Amino acid sequence: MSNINVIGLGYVGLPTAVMFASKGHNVHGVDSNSVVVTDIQSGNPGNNEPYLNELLGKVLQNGQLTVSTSVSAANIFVIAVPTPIETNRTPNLEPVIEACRAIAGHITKDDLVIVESTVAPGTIRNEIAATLEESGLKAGRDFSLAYCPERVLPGNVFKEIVENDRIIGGIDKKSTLRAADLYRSFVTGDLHKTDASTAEVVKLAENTYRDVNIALANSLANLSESVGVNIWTVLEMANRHPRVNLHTPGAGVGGHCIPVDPWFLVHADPESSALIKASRDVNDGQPRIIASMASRVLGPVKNGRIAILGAAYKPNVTDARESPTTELVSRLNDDDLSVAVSDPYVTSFVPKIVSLETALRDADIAILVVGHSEYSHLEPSSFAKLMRGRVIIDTTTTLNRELWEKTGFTFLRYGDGQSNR
Ligand code: SAJ
Repeated sequence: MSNINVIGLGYVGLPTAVMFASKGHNVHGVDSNSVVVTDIQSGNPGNNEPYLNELLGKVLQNGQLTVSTSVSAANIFVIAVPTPIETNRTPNLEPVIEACRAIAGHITKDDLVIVESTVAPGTIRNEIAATLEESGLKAGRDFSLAYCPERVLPGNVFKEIVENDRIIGGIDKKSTLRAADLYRSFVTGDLHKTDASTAEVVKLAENTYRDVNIALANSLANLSESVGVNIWTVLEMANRHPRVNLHTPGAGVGGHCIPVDPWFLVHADPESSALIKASRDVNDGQPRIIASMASRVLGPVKNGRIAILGAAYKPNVTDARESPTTELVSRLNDDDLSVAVSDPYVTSFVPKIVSLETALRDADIAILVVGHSEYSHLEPSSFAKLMRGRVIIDTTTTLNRELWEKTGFTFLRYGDGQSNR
């Protein structure tokens, strides 16, 4: 069994540390944020990922996992820190470089360093290898280095971390084989061995594929609105074709991966990435389209009030990073509308999350942005009691039009081709 440091204890690093620990490795988890460390030590990291608390509790109790704010001696180091994109759309490598510097102070001959964080093509061989070599050791000759991007879906992490195939790209053959050997301890999916640069592009291609396809779905939904066709019927029918898989349109693309990762490719080669950039622009424009639907139906009203249902970046998660709701709120505010946001999962958000009742009180329009499971049981009569107006906009396919219309609501569903009539 190996001594492993996992650096970065977020939605990828913590489950990874837990999985290695549950297979008998001695794992030390490191996070620069002391609140994160204390929460993990208490057994409650404040993340609603199914099975996390249960599995974490076990490995903390049997001592296979310890956590602190500093890197310690180990023979394997796994980096799972964020790589954010700056406002000018360039990758910020600072957290990864800081992690590498911390490792450089501890690395010894024959150690293995693995990077799981998303990085731009070439980063492993260039910036990351160079920073680790500040230790005086040479990557490939003295220590092994591999890129093994994470590919798990938040909300389904503990199934996917085990069952999904993994891409393992070393800077040389030995690095690839050593990293593959390590992941074999808990991964039952196939391990695809390649080189570091290919693995970097594979990871970015996956999320970019999704972003570009969502942009296509959003473009088709906007087109359907303008020509008076229902996109939801179009999707259902077109997706019966054996080689078509149109994605789902909506209020925008959120999360810390899909709206972010395409920029790594645009940054690496802007000229070849025109389609990728255009797709980002389409998806970023979606909240504006939903805001103008609301302003149009409301007309020139004084002190217009909007209730937003959903701040999470996707259904049934607590995560609100890059949530389209943020942009939607600011667009509505630009139109002089006051906005209250409610969400059954999200606790921390700007503006402050309020209860559904508070959000609906005296609202002219309610906009359902996220298809949380709870929302499929919403009662039009309870909305009618609280709201000043009788307009509901569903940007998803969660609500039943007939039910709401029967209760006297004007019901608008994004993309169904009826909003412009
Ligand atoms: N969305 C749409 N239409 C769709 C699908 C998604 O508008 O048809 C929106 C969602 O509402 C959400 C955003 O896209 O706002 C992203 O959600 P998601 O469920 O597509 O993906 P994430 O960000 O939760 O996780 C993705 C996954 N990548 C792929 O499916 C290719 C996951 O496997 C990656 O590990 C993760 O990114 C990551 O960390 O890179």
